[in-house]
Amino acid sequence: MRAIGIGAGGHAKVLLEALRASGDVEVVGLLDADPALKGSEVLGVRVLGSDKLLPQLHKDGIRHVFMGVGGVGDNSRRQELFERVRTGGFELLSVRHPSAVVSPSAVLGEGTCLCPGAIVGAGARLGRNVIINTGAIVEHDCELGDHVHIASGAVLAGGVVVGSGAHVGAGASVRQGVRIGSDALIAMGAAVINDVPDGAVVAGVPARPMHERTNA
Ligand code: JB2
Repeated sequence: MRAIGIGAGGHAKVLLEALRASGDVEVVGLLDADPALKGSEVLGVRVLGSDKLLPQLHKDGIRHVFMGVGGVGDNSRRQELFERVRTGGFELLSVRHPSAVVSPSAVLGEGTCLCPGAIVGAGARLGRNVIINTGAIVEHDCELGDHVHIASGAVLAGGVVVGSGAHVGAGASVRQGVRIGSDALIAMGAAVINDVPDGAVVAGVPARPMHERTNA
């Protein structure tokens, strides 16, 4: 299968390696919003230009895209891009590094990205365009909405619910059964023991509300 990658930064590099390790996808190029990157290469894959090339690539028979734009703390760009590529007639490719461990009873949505060493437990349900980053653990019966990012090394204990667009920062831990609202931001290293409202920002051990968004 031939595919194109959106973004040519750090996350795209991680996904390129995961795709190579898992086999059956030929990446024909990357698209990036930064014109200065046109013609450069990431791990030997050329940046062809911007997202304006998507309609032509569709005409050329490309139907699969992977979401190489990650981001820290704000998933709105990934959400916009997801909608753009779906409207353009592409399917968002799910990427799973071979070292990720996924329960056979877990349900994964379109475009799920499982980075090296990610673990998804029994009965977990993940929405579309979700990132489970390197070494993160999503325990049994968790429910994650669309566009959620669980950053590297974060741990969701059993039955945690994460609303769409929320970000759980690197190394954060979330107590079993806690509900995290849509677009909430959990700062790196936080220990979340209470429910978090939609759009809230929490940090610390135990996690408490912050007034300003932070670089999670
Ligand atoms: O709308 C877009 C767009 N917006 C930003 N379309 C396309 N095609 N590309 C876009 N970009 C590009 O994504 C930027 O121009 C930039 O080249 C790239 C993002 O690269 P960066 O390395 O800044 O971030 P990242 O998203 O690859 O990685 C972040 O998130 C990961 C999950 C980093 O902070 C990593 O450390 C983190 N692991």
